[in-house]
Amino acid sequence: MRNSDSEQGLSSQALRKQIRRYILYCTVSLLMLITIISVLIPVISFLSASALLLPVNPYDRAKAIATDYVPFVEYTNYLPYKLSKIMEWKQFDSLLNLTNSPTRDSLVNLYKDHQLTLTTNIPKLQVGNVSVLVLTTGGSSDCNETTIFARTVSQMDLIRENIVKQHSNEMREVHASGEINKVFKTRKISVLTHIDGGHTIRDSLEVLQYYYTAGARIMTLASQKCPNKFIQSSNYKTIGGYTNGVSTPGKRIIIGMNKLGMVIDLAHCTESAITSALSVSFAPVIISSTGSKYLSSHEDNLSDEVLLLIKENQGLVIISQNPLQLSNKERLQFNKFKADNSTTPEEATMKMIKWEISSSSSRASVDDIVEHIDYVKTITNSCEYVGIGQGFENPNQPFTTSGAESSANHMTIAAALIQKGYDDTCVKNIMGLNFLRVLAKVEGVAKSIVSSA
Ligand SMILES: *[C@@H]1O[C@H](CO)[C@@H](O)[C@H](O)[C@H]1NC(C)=O
Ligand SMILES: *[C@@H]1O[C@H](CO)[C@@H](O)[C@H](O)[C@H]1NC(C)=O
Ligand SMILES: *[C@@H]1O[C@H](CO)[C@@H](O)[C@H](O)[C@H]1NC(C)=O
Ligand SMILES: CC(=O)N[C@H]1CO[C@H](CO)[C@@H](O)[C@@H]1O
Ligand SMILES: CC(=O)N[C@H]1CO[C@H](CO)[C@@H](O)[C@@H]1O
Repeated sequence: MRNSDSEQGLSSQALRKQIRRYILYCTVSLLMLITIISVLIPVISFLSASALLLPVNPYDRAKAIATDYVPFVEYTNYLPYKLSKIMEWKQFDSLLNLTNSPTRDSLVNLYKDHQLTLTTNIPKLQVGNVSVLVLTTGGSSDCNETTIFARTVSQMDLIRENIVKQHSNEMREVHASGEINKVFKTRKISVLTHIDGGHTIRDSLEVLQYYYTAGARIMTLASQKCPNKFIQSSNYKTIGGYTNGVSTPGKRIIIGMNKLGMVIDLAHCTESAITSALSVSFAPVIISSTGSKYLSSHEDNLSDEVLLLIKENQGLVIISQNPLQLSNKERLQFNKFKADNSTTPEEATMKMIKWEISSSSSRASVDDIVEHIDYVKTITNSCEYVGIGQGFENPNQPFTTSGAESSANHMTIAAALIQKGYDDTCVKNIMGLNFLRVLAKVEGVAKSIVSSA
């Protein structure tokens, strides 16, 4: 009995041992499984987000990036100005009965011909997969502070009431970087308001505050056409204005924009003005309407030194789509037309447009845009400080770059970058993320200034 008892004891001991071993085995297996899963999930999600699972064709890959990962940004678009012009003309009407006849060569009528085929509309934005549309107000050659203020306010109203509200299925007005991703997920276009020209604030921080309250989040200090009290314009010799970097009121405006959380755009400034402005601003800035001076010697272009300063500032350089800026050849051609005493400026413009149409192979193209992007990338050794998307519907700039004529062409540029061998991270940064980063950082700086005050 005892024997069999102890035998039984032994065998139950063996059984317990076996059970323990079994439990140990199960625990180890479970741990291994958990480890494998916890490693695999990030790897799989990384792979699915990376090039490996994206389509191989550059255009399809660009589309996949725009649809699934990154809101493409169009910066800046002058539609509000153009629409307000159309409305003004409506009032005086006989002129509104327009044809596309190329025999019209006064500049006014030229614009009218242009407006008949707007380069920006909802279908074109959708084809271009544009998810953030920065709309410009102000931006005319009206330099009277009183009337340009009224025009700016009325164009802001036009954005809200006519552009966004009437397309509420496709668009939303946004005021913060955080809203953009939410709108992106609903497949709508985020609309942000930009003010073109510091002269529109009538020298007043209250007006700046008013613009902010009314929804504007970006302002360009200088302007192409009007003299400016705040900052030295690159064309100050022709249009006048402040001549020595940034003025004292200009510094006040820069700090005021930092405090509000408004992005400062330093387009159309001299390099010394840009350098002073960077030393004043607490937040990153944007320089739009630009290109590399090394590649093309336009007055709004940037030297390598300034490109590096922008990198230090964590800011953003936005390559222009103005062919006169991208290509020396086009600019020299236009200068030739302008130099002819027998033609008016309007006729020179018309001749240039005809030249663009007839010389399609020699004009500036998407390749030039890519070349400028690549130059900034090389100098800054990074894809984080360069973007695209400047200036459609700008009545001061009737010329187009081949392959980048409208809002439908963002995808073409993204595909060209992919074709050039840019990885997805670079394409995402250039097409949208760099802009969103600057916007978020500007908001963060405003919060930190307010909380430390
Ligand atoms: C445009 O021209 C047509 C025909 O000449 C005329 O019937 C129409 O009233 C005109 N429209 C405007 C807005 O002037
Ligand atoms: C600007 O426009 C206002 C309103 O039309 C006018 O009263 C004022 O004299 C103008 N100012 C200048 C400097 O022309
Ligand atoms: C333009 O006008 C200037 C002065 O009137 C004259 O010297 C010059 O030859 C003219 N140039 C052309 C291309 O006609
Ligand atoms: C974000 C966005 O608009 N994506 C669109 C890009 O284009 C494709 C095809 O036209 C659409 O399916 C996406 O919704
Ligand atoms: C801002 C700037 O430096 N612009 C320069 C662009 O290039 C032309 C011609 O070389 C210069 O005259 C401008 O000063």
